[in-house]
Amino acid sequence: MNRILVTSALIYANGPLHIGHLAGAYLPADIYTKYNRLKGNDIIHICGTDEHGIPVTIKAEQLGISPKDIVDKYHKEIYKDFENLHIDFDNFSRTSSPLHHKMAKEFFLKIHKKGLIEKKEGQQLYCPKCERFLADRYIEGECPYCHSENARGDQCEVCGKWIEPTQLINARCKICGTIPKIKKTYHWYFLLDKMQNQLEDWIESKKTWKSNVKSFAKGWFKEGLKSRAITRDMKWGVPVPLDDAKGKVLYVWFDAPIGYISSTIEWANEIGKPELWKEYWFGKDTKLIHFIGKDNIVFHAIVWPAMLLGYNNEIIMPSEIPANEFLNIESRKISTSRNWAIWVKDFLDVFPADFLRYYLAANLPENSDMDFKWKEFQAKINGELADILGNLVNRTYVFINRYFDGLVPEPDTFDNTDNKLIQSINNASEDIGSLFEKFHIRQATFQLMNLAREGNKYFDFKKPWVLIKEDKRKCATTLYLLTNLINTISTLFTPIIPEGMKKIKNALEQENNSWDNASKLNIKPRTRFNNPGILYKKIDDKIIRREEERLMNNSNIEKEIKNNIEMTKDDYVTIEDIHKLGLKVAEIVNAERVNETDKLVKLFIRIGKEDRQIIAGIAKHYNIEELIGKKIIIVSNMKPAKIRGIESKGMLLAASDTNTMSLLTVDRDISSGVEIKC
Ligand code: B3M
Ligand code: ZN
Repeated sequence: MNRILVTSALIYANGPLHIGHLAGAYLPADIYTKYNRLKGNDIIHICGTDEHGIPVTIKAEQLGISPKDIVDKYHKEIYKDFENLHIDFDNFSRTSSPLHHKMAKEFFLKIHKKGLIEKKEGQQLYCPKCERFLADRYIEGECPYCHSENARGDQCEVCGKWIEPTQLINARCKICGTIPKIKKTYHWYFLLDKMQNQLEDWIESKKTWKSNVKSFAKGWFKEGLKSRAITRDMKWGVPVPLDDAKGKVLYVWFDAPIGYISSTIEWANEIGKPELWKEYWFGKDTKLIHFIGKDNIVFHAIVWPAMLLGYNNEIIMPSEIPANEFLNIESRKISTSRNWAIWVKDFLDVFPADFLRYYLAANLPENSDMDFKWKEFQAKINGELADILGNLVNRTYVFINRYFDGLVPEPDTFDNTDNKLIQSINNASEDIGSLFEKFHIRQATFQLMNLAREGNKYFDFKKPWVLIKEDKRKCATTLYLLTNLINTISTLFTPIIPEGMKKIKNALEQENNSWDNASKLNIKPRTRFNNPGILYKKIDDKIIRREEERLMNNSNIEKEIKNNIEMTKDDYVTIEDIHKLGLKVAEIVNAERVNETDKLVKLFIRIGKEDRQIIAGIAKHYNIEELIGKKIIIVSNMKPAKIRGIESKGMLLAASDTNTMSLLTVDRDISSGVEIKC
């Protein structure tokens, strides 16, 4: 029997659960676990909340309450949402627990002792206004790799790169917007560079890994792994267990994955077998599978394996890291800060869990980003769960109830069509099982629904409503096989839609069969087929409209769209307005500082044949020498003004943000005086 340890990413306890979380890690992990349970494999699903780090402290600051209050609140709420969705964990722990703190410290010390963690002096950003060191998400700026705006101090959400805060371009404090100062401080660094060869060989040996994970890791190796600070100047977190580390805690991404282990220990303690966790974490034949979203790849494929290698030689390494891409909503990226999200709790107030599980399973972002669309969701539920699967169960039940007293009839001999259906039943466990083994859950969902489709086709082809009059024994065979097909489906679909499949099992008074057994004709003649009720109720247009409105109304995006629309009404400028400005290319022929000011420069400019003088506030950003000869853009029709008593005729154009100012210039050699046309 295989021993499998499944983990799904420890979710930050800084907000409620939304559907993006589910599609990334938790639903596929749960489906995979439920499948393996039916297979009879020894499998545990371990998870918990990630309760440290700046995602938590920022949220606490926003709400004006303590980090502890935040994590207590969301740990409970998130767990309840999972429960209501039938996402089962063998243990759902918390990284703020004393057991985890102990484990994380031990981990750190072991790696430290091996010489893989080193104290170094480094630079850190400090916000003079907030009077503190800025770690991770307390800083924002431009990503040094992909140059997207608003990259965080520890990771860029767009390209997924792990960043050192000092690498950020135009960094600013996220809380107050101030430009941080660089201060010297010391931290402990994890010497990843020393482990590159070992890690590279290890990842190279992983032949079944998804290409997104492998190529991400390869990219990192190509750049060369660098040592990374794994401590922070904060109070909230796991204190660094060294005498000279007062006021420092472990970086959240160093302590969090250790939570997989501490959660397993907690599980073993709770079931009264405190040593059992070791069989999983040190058993050489354990398959360790980390379900994560793509933004967590670097930490699970590089940093965490490096930590495991540094810990000791006995501990197992990840076997698989099935990382999913992102789920968007109505073609927009999910954004919790703008409330562009579908919260699990809101969803479950209206729909059964199976609806979400089915739609997401059928649309998991396994290879590329996918989209949640309310109308597609409705079409999928009504057209497939209700019209195909629900209908198959209902019409079979109704027929047996009406013509066979509610008892599954005795079959006669099987003809070719019957044998074909039997073949499909016989093959289903293995076919679908092999898809689950490869984490191809979307494909498995599709094939399972195809089995129900096939059942309906068989029903239509056999026409039991005709057979009942003309050949009752053939009719009996048909209903016998249909019931068996339904039973097979109800086992194999359980990992994806457990609620509805339980209704079928109850109606047939069946215990859940094992996975491999589900491909047999298990339903014996004279089995009672009770009324399963309506398996899946269709969704009204009205309800979908309400959900679409709720999404829009709750988000700030609607306001943004509205603002844009209002802008279109009166505020657009016309081409005439542009011409009125007289935008022209001008050459700076000379420049001098304006006395007794630290900002102003007097520029002598030439616009074609005309010479002019303008005053500009650019002295802090440009040296006089570098100005001369530049071709800039000016508003030539600007009303002349006197600045500090000096005449200024025209205005130059420049762009600036908190750090930098840039004059607008021309990027080809073009004569001065030329008018700017659109
Ligand atoms: N909490 C990031 C996330 O929720 C992080 C995962 C930790 S897994 C060890 O996306
Ligand atoms: Zn980036």
